[in-house]
Amino acid sequence: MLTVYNDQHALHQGKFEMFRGELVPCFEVPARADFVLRELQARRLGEVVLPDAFTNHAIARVHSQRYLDFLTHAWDEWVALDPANVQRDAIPSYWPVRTFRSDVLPASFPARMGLFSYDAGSPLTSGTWAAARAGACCALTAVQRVVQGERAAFALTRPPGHHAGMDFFGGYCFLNNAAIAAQALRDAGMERVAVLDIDYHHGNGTQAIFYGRGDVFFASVHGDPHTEYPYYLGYADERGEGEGLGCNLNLPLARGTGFAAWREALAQALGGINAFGAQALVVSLGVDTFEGDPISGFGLQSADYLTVGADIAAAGLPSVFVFEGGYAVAEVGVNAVNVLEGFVNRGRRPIP
Ligand code: SP5
Ligand code: ZN
Repeated sequence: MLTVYNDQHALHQGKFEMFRGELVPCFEVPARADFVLRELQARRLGEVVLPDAFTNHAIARVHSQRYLDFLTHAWDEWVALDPANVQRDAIPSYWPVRTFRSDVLPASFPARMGLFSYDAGSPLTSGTWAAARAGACCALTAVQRVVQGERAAFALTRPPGHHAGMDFFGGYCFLNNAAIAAQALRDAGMERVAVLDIDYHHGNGTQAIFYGRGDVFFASVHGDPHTEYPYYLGYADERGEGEGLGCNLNLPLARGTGFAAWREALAQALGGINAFGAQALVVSLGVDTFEGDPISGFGLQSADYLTVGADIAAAGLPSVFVFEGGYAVAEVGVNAVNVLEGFVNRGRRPIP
């Protein structure tokens, strides 16, 4: 499978994330992408190409201009607060919850940072904007290749994207690569596009971006938000609104769920996508469903990911894979590439 990759992802390198009153080392580290790249090369799964250059136009189809302006200048504003901040990641401390205003853009940088985020676990660093932008370019290049006739392409990017909304970051995500890809497929003439999100965590950003739309279907299999991050979205009764009613399918599963039950939920998600009549598919490919993941709670084993890839291939749709979560760093390459190999090899050898 064609992979689009750019080493600028490593410009985003957070030091610590806030977790229950402590700053703990970041789980979302550059080595994650390195392991995936190495595994792709070892298995000779296909060409690895650099992204093409894009303006912000396609990114601004999904994200608000004032959010993109914030991200563009955030690091410089953080350092302008205190020159010693060059050594520190920027982490928000204030958020406008219900009853506060979000229409006024405060002059204070920390206040604006809270306006454009929803957690303290997603440090913004000197290279965050450059890395996120390069990642979006990888997703857009993957879309272009698929539009030109490639069966599938993989955007190997980080930071991940599916928690980022139209105008907020969180969950280690800054630009929603899957949403940018889905919108680019629409803009290239695909009438109906589906996003399948198989990351352990609900893709709240992607859901929110397309919630009122009838042209993009969102299906997600994830940890039950009653107990799992991101907590405040991802319940089964969220089915879309207005023209989008019926175009959102959440399949939350209890912490501890193993592959058999997870695969049934995947089949339901793919059934929804099939009934919707999608012409192209974007896969938010998180492998934090792995039994050894340090922050998640499902029980998938490495070999299961071959079956996952084959099941997705059976949908028969032109597909853009976008890398999301997966924090068992040493296994993340094997697991992600197993999905891609299972997809490519479907039909070539039997999968139980
Ligand atoms: C893209 C993605 O997978 N984002 C996930 C963001 C999860 N953020 C909350 C993580 C909480 C970390 N808990 C650490 C517990 C270790 N014992
Ligand atoms: Zn995740």
